[in-house]
Amino acid sequence: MSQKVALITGVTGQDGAYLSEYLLKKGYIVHGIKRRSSLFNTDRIDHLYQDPHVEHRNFILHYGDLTDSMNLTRIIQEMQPDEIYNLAAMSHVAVSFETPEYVGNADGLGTLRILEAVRLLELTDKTRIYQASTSELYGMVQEVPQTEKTPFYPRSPYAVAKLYAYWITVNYREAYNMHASNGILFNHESPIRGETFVTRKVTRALSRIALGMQDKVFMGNLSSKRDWGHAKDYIRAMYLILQQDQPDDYVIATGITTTIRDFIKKAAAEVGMELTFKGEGADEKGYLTAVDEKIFIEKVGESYLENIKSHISSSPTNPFTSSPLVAVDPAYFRPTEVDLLIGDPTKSKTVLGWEPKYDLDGLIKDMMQSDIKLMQKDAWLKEGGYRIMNYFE
Ligand code: NDP
Ligand code: GDR
Repeated sequence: MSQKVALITGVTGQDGAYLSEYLLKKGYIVHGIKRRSSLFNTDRIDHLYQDPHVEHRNFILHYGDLTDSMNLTRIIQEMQPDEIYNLAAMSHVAVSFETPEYVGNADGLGTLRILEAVRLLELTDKTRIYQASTSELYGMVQEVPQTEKTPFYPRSPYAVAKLYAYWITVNYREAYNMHASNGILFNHESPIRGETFVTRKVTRALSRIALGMQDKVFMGNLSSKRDWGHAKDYIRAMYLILQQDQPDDYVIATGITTTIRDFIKKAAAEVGMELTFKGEGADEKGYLTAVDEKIFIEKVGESYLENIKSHISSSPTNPFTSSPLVAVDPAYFRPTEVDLLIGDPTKSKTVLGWEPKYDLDGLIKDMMQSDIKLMQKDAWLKEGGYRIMNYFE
């Protein structure tokens, strides 16, 4: 049998990297679309890179952009993919309030461009399409847990653009009999998650605090709840969705929800810190929703002290400091927030046979271990006198 050909948009992102690795292991030829940037943006896929001068490559990158129809149409025409995974997007919810028009163009119309290219090129019988839909579509809580039938109420320019992408995918499926499916994925994270999403921001900051490289971190709304899974589990679901005889839409989630605050506590426990929440207006659990919420280190366990002793010789930040470890800065609040996400993965479990391998504790352990290692490297480099070269000196 000839090798299957997949085209991945957003190949340089978290999911694109894991999916590329997964499909390559399955024997696919993988084409990825990456954007031109002034600095290298291929960190996550450098280990998969193959020299263009080598014959029979199975991982090939193309320059492109979801806002460029001609580029997308040409690449699809040349590659004739069996499967397209449309993962490219400006995926940061808070940033989408700053760049709403661009997000509508890339995240919303970008999906139309791919569907229309497949239709115009008469590939509808050959090419299957996966659209990266999102739990952000549910937005304002209508019901919990959220299923494939729960009504949508998007709460950001990002979610509104993704709503268009969701429905245009459904519409092309119905109008032109295309094998086009939506994966409605709830938040999924990993050691290669973008540094400005809340989980990675926390695991990086706590790792640096544990190593004495940073005093505190400023956060936004700590009371929202998210249903977090591991990206490695979620990309398997994308693949399974395109292996079904019939196209359809699926919720991919764990069914368990956690506050940002509790995520921080759990991540801190990985480096031996016990945290308490203090401040005016604390509720009976010591939780606050007020802007002046502060989180202090309550107790320091063995592992925290060991980390500090064994990995950095310079004097670390005093762990018994009376200044807060985490403080809330309203600058990180969003104009409209999604308070509660909890997905019901029954359909994906029964129809796709999908099962996640990681739970939240496993995810946090994976992320903390990875960030501690990364930050140790940083600390060692700093101690060794290395600093980023200042070109303008
Ligand atoms: P990332 O932000 O890590 O990756 C996004 C990718 O899209 C990057 O490769 C980025 O390129 C690329 N990209 C952005 N804009 C464009 C554009 N205009 N043209 C071409 N490429 C572009 O996202 P994730 O990997 O986390 O998510 C993958 C997809 O799944 C996204 O569509 C996201 O919205 C969606 N999603 C994510 C969830 C999650 O929890 N991770 C949950 C549900 C849905 P560059 O590297 O150059 O920036
Ligand atoms: P989200 O992820 O908006 O759910 O979108 P993010 O991690 O950005 O926020 C989750 C929640 O944490 C709160 N929060 C903070 N968020 C960030 N980024 N930084 C902070 O300092 C901070 N403090 C608190 C947020 O207000 C929010 O409630 C992600 C993206 O991957 C989308 O592309 C994807 O579609 C959805 O998940 C499912």
